[in-house]
Amino acid sequence: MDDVRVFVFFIIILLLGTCSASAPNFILLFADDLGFGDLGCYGHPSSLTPNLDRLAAGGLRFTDFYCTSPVCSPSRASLLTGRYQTRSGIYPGVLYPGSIGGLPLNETTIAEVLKPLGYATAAMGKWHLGVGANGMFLPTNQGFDQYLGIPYSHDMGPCWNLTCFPPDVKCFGLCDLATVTVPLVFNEVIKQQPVDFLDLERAYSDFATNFISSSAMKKQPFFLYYPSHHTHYPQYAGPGAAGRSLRGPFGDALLEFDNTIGNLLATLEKTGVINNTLIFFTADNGPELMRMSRGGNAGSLKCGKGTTYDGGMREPAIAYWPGTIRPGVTRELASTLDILPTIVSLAGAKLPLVMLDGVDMTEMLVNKGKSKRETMMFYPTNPSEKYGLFALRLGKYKAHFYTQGATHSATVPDQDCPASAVLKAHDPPLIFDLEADPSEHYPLPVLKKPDLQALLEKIKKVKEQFEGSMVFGESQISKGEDPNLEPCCNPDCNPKPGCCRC
Ligand code: CSN
Ligand code: MG
Repeated sequence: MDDVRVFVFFIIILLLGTCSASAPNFILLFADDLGFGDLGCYGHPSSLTPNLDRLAAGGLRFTDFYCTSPVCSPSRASLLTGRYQTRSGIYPGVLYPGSIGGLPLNETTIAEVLKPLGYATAAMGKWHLGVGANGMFLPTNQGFDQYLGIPYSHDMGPCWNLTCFPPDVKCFGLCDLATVTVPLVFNEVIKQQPVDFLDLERAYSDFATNFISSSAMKKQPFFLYYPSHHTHYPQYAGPGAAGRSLRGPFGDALLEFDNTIGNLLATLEKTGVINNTLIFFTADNGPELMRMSRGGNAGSLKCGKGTTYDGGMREPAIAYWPGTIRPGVTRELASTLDILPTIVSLAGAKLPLVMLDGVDMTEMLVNKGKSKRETMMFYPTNPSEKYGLFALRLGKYKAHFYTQGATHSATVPDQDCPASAVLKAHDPPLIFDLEADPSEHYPLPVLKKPDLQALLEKIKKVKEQFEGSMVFGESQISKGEDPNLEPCCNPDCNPKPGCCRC
């Protein structure tokens, strides 16, 4: 009898041990302004992305993965909260260095759902969800224990300290000259201003290595969020990648990001946690197509950044977890909205008690299962209750109620992409079959084909139902800007912004 008790006791200890050891780690990689066609593993002929290609070859690569906005801040708000940006108020457009608003502190981020389970959490890279008075919107106030990075886009400040290849060639454009230089922030403190962009990737690799190693040593599960400022404009790379791709500054920037991913993988292997870590990669919005071949590439998709065509919002995505996710390709519909619910499910955390727009992808990831997502909604960069959805995807169909070009998509030959393609309403909506016509070139003859009437009715119903459930949060970006809020390492200096140097 005693033997049996001892045996049962040990079994229980063993089970407890494996449970706590198996709380998975999460690494979320987010590229900036990266198109559907930009990675080697998505068919780009001259991009060099060996590490991302390795993740794709050993993991699950998505063909039908969407972010929620064709610009940056709203897309990030959705990624971290599992909710459309209209709910959290991160619209219209993007946040600026002096923005008064930011991601509301009562929104629940992925980091905040993991904290109660004892996760170590860190963010490094481009935040772009607000700084605010006394850094109130920085990552350390949104569930992250640590943060190292630049708080917004690197064109939001003078970018004369960037160089391209060869090293004495200045990068294209001067960026925002009337703004403070871009700072490097550690937690809530400015560590360097202007940030040394050419050394930034090394700083990120060191930060990630320390974070992963110390968490692994403590056997503490961790969440690392790495939204890179690469491959946003102005594209450049540090000494490890400048001039080493076949694709000019964009290719160099992408290669430098890929190198950092390689360093992350090496650290995960060295610390022995790679088989207990889900790595998820995707991007915030489609390629910037306003500087000809200097920008990204949407591949077979129409237009890019700033538009609600697929080029603006359909993104490369890869889920990698050796031993748990089998290698392959999935054509299931999925979104950045689904990452929070998936992490919640895999970690055994609690869903935030708010209206969520994401669905759990676990079955898709670990069992090659079907997606629970049937629709994807497309809001423009300036969503409003007056216009509502610009487009929606239902199964393989996409319906456009409004179309509009954008400055950020200005230099592709397709005349629907630039800002000169003014806002146009479509009634009945333009409907495309994205399987037969992924480039959204040939609208279906809705009025001529009676069998399409049922589809049209269904689309209208889905739109009505969704819009009925949408409560617009107060716009955080309309709160405007205060130049005094621009981060300055020397707050009382004069005259600004030039004196903010440390
Ligand atoms: S974004 O890029 O932040 O990646 O969306 O750097 O929409 O006016 C977008 N914009 C500056 C930008 C301005 C950016 C805008
Ligand atoms: Mg972006």
